[in-house]
Amino acid sequence: MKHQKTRFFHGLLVLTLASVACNMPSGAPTQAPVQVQEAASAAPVVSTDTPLPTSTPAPVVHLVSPVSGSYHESTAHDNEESATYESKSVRFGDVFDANRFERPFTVEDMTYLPYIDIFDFEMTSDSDWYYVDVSMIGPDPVTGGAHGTYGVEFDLDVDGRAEILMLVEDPTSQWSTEGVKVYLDGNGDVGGAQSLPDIGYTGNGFETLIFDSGYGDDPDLAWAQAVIKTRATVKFGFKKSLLRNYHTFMWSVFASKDPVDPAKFYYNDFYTEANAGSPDKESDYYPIKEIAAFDNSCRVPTGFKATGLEPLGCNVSVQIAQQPDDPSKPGITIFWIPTDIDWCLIFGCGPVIK
Ligand SMILES: [Ca+2]
Ligand SMILES: [Ca+2]
Ligand SMILES: [Ca+2]
Ligand SMILES: [Ca+2]
Repeated sequence: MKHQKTRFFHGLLVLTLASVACNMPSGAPTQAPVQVQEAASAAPVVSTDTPLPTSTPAPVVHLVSPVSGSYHESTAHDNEESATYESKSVRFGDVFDANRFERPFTVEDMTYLPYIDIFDFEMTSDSDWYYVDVSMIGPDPVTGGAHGTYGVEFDLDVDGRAEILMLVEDPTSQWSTEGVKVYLDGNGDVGGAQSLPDIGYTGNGFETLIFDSGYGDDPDLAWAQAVIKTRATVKFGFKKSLLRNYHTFMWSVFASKDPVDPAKFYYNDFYTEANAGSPDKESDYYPIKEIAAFDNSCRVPTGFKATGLEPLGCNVSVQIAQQPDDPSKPGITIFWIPTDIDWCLIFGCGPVIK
């Protein structure tokens, strides 16, 4: 009796498979029935920032990897709190109206996070690659590494509005593309109409994912690693081709304990100053609240010499190494046209295929 039941079940299974096979489009590869049914019922994928769902992504095959830069492009310093963090107050480097933040502290109680406190950032290059080092005061005492999200913004046409956002989450000790993502502001609406807060901003920020952990047009496009010594340095190595034909541009860096949302990366468009809080005890908004555990930098030039008038640029001073940026000069306010260049035409905005 048990044998008959088994045969009956097998017969049912064969019939089911045969039925599914008859409904498959001609020429479609053989797949498990469940997958075919899911594909048939799924809505068309229209988002440009969501990788196509596949059960088994093709393996990433690398041809080249970064080494280190031999030509110095640019360097700058960020305000840092290693000597004063016990006061739980920041005097310089946090300018809400300029979307500049110096908040390497936990929310409300202002506990210091050395692995989120950027103090130095540098770009070097060789013939095919750019390298960016983002140096933090020290590693995360819990994990011993650079725990968080670290990244670089590129303003290719030097108008104060970045077009490319490259980031990595929890970089490992070896060069890797794992966790490295590159986003594009394809429709040029990052930052709204101005560098000041845009109340009610409805744009989509960096909406297009163009590289994801080795998936994209070039599997070797962007890499990252963390080098942990007394300091914690997150290194990016990326092909110059990432920036297409742009050889003169501005760039800045950031560190965040928590993942960032590329669609909402210009925080002063999404929070009021009161809700964001302030790390300055002399501010009415002290302590930090909804924007916490985050540090970003002013912008530095590559391929040209800054005059100091570049939008959101770092101060250009004779001895910049001894002079962290002056909070009284957050940069001129920049007004943008509603939409920028159609960057999708230059970079492409198709989904990343895995
Ligand atoms: Ca800092
Ligand atoms: Ca720009
Ligand atoms: Ca804005
Ligand atoms: Ca956008």
